[in-house]
Amino acid sequence: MQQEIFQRLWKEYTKQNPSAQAIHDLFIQKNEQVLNDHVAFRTFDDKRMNIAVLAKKFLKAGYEFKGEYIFEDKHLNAVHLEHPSDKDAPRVFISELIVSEFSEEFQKIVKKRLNSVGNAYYANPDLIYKGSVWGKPSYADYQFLRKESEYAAWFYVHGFRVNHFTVSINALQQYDTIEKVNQFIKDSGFEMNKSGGEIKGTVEKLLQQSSTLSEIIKVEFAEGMYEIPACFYEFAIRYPDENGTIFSAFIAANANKIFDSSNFREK
Ligand code: OOG
Ligand code: NI
Repeated sequence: MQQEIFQRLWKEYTKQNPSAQAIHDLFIQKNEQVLNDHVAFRTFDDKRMNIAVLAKKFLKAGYEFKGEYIFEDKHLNAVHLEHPSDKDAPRVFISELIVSEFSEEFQKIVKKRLNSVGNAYYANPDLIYKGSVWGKPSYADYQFLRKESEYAAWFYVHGFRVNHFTVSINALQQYDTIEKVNQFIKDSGFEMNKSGGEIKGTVEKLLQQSSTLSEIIKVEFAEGMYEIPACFYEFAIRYPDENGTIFSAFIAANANKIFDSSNFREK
């Protein structure tokens, strides 16, 4: 059941972001096994679509809530879920924006968009695959939201979808360090997110991560076509603690910089 969920999410993700498929295929060409460490979703804390709503699909598939994280400066809450028995099932990271902590104008734009469709859209059990359910976005509103939250602007346009899959470096043979993976990705012509340094985290903290910069895609706005960042691809390596248990959670300081992979930029 979980396999079907991730196959469908992968299809939506790579359809919109062919660079993720290209990177995946580069590893396959090197005879590597690509396992997913985790995927991540974004949403707003509105009760029609908050973390609890997006988590339902995974709880139903046997997942359990494991970790909770707070990002004060980005005004986000987050959780991660794990599957207790299927060791190949990716972790699921879900964050939500605390909308009430933003300006009145910001909240007005968000509410207008969320209220533009009926509650039935949000009650759909397949919401996690739906992307934007709101029709054409406004480029003016997108740019306005960005000034207060890059995360909000991203979600306003892209909606319900996985914003990244994550290659588990632990499952690779040849590319067995994050440095080797990063070099391979850069040599293949992809740009890395350098926010907070190319490598987030340390061996001592038991988790190191890096990511590409989001692919720039053409989106149809009410005002016309504009190029904006969509989704990125992440690479993660986990280390055992002194008891030999592999670290399985997330680290807020790392995550804080991973979010920046999809920040607006010109091509
Ligand atoms: C999630 C960022 C956090 C990680 O691995 O720490 C994250 C996001 O960009 O939505 O994925
Ligand atoms: Ni991640």
